[in-house]
Amino acid sequence: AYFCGEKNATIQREVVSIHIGQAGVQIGNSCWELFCLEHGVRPDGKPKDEETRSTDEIRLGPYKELFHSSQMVKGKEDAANNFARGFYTVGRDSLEDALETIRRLVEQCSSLQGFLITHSFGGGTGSGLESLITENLCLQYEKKNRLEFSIYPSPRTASAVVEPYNSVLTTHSSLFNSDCTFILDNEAISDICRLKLDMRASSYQNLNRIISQVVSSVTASIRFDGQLNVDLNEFSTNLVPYPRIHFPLVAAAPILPSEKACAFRESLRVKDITTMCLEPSNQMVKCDASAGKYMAMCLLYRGDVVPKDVNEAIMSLKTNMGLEFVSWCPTGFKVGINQRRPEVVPSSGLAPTPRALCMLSNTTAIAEAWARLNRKFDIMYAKRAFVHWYVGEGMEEGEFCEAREDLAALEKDYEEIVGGASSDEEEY
Ligand SMILES: Nc1nc2c(ncn2[C@@H]2O[C@H](COP(=O)(O)OP(=O)(O)OP(=O)(O)O)[C@@H](O)[C@H]2O)c(=O)[nH]1
Ligand SMILES: [Mg+2]
Repeated sequence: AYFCGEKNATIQREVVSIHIGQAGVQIGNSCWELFCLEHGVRPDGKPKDEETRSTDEIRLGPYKELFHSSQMVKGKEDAANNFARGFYTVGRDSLEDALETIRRLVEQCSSLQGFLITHSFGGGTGSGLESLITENLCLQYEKKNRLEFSIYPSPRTASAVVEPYNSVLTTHSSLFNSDCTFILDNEAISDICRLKLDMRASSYQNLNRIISQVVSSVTASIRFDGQLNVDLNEFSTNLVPYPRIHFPLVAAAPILPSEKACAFRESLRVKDITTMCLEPSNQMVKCDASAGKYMAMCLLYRGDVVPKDVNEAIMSLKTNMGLEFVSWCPTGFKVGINQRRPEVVPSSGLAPTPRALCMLSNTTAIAEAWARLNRKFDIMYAKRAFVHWYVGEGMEEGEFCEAREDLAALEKDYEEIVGGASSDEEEY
């Protein structure tokens, strides 16, 4: 047993990945595809879905050997885009199975860091069953970190009109039950595919391969040794100043098409990729970061990167980019360096690069994402449109109001952070 607090002691550290619903499972597939490339070993994942299609794709696909059937939980039917079906009826039927499967995995861990949960906001399973499972994880494994990767609905790819309802309802639950939620906006990521990778139309697989790069960066520290590793628990500690303000903006660079001239991508310096991450076109959620204030920033570098270059890049950010931090957190940079060169899946359309950065910043600008969702929720809810589908599955109308009020409060929380910063300045 090790009792030292030192990082990189040869303690095995584990996370349990939970993939819920179609988006969750498909993204899981892309993640393990990348992890396989990065490690050349057989990892332990745990995909689950209500319906058979996406789990069958895994069961029969090229990575079928990777997933043990005992780690897949599937229901008899899906949640029909209905949070209430995922939370109260159909989803609840597979809860016991899911929790038991998770419990068995947790038992095999010697130093469990926490849970990574991948799901969509918009699907009935991704929203409803996800909320139900995280609620239970929170009760059973109170001290363990819960990190979420959540797909934010885009009208361009959305599959259901009621996605704003599901999104608001599941976010309401996540405000209590998640330590840190990384929002991945399908619209922003399809724009990355279109504008950066010259793809005229992007499939879910194209989106998922970009998302898997983010998941890989976030988990690299527990999968590889490194002097400057940022542990999973350190993310939350450094990025989340208040429990509810736990939605960092994700950006990644460089994202280049595979046919781009080699010379160019080799010449991208640490400073270049750092500046790129502040460009809206590299963000995974559409919002105007220059209009917000930063509370904290986590820079996860991979590949050929040395601390001296990182320090210079940060200096340049501070002096040239006019980053505005809140007054109570003036220099909130947390840096991770992982020396392993980033990998890309050969058929992904992404170019391999000698170095890459994943920037996680807690900025008030992300409140725009909530404002957009809330507006769409309100338009439908004003007419109580589609509400009967939820009530029919055992939900009370009051839950809609409660969730919506909570999100209004969240928007307010962000406003207060922006406003509060300047008025406090004189006092301190
Ligand atoms: N990025 C990405 N988004 C996806 C993928 N599959 C679905 N989505 C998005 O997820 C939302 C729909 O949720 P799904 O995950 O398909 O639904 P589900 O969780 O299976 O729930 P039900 O089918 O209602 O039981 C929409 O916003 C889709 O655009 C995927 O593979 N990748
Ligand atoms: Mg589904």
